[in-house]
Amino acid sequence: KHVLEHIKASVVINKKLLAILIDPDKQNIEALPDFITLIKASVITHIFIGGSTVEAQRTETLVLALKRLTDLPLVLFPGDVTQITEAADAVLFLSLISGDNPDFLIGKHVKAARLLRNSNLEIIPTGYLLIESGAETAVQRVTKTQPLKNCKHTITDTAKAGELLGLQLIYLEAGSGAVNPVSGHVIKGVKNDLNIPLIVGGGIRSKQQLDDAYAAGADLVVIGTAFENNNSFFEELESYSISGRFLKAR
Ligand code: 1GP
Repeated sequence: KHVLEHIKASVVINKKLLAILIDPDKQNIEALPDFITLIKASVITHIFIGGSTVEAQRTETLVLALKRLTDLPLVLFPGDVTQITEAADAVLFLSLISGDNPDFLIGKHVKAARLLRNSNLEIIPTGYLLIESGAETAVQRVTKTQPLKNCKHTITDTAKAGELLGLQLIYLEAGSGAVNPVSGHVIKGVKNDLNIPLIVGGGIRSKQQLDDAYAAGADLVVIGTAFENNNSFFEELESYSISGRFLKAR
């Protein structure tokens, strides 16, 4: 159970982390070996698995297939209780602290407790903040919560409240496919005030935007859409390979 430890250690020595988000509903299993070859050759440090709406069983099938192909940490980023599987290494136990829907603050967690009570998964309590990003996103639709307005103070206070509650990670989410990623200004404000690692994701689709997120203080960036049906994004990231900027877990 070393996923959180490795994230914290990388922050201490100022290394960066990059997760690719794979949606079990979109990823076809036959295409996985070639896709993993690209992932392994890249600076990607983590594989996150999750989606807003995923058919039951698909998550486990994908995780088992991934496990046969790679040693990278497999981290569940579940949109629902049905996306929890013992086959993964860890689960982000997400509480949507930016919103006021009790289901996503604690309700789903009560249901998940039954599965997690005797689990071997590493459970990582994570404060999940949905930030306004230009248009309605799937997260907003599914969770029926409004995103936080782009106000540094509210967002920083919300993230801090999560830390004070004992959450271990803060995740600033613009939403998958967001028009605008979380702004550098907001990331910087949150990071300067936070003593736990900071994850940023949603709408990042160029190396420049990725660099900007890191420069503002993101410790781990999550990218999904830019890697889907688009191998050129892997090429765009090739120049990182010699930088020594990333810390793989193994
Ligand atoms: C979604 O933050 C992730 O939860 C990734 O978003 O698909 O826009 O990269 P993208």
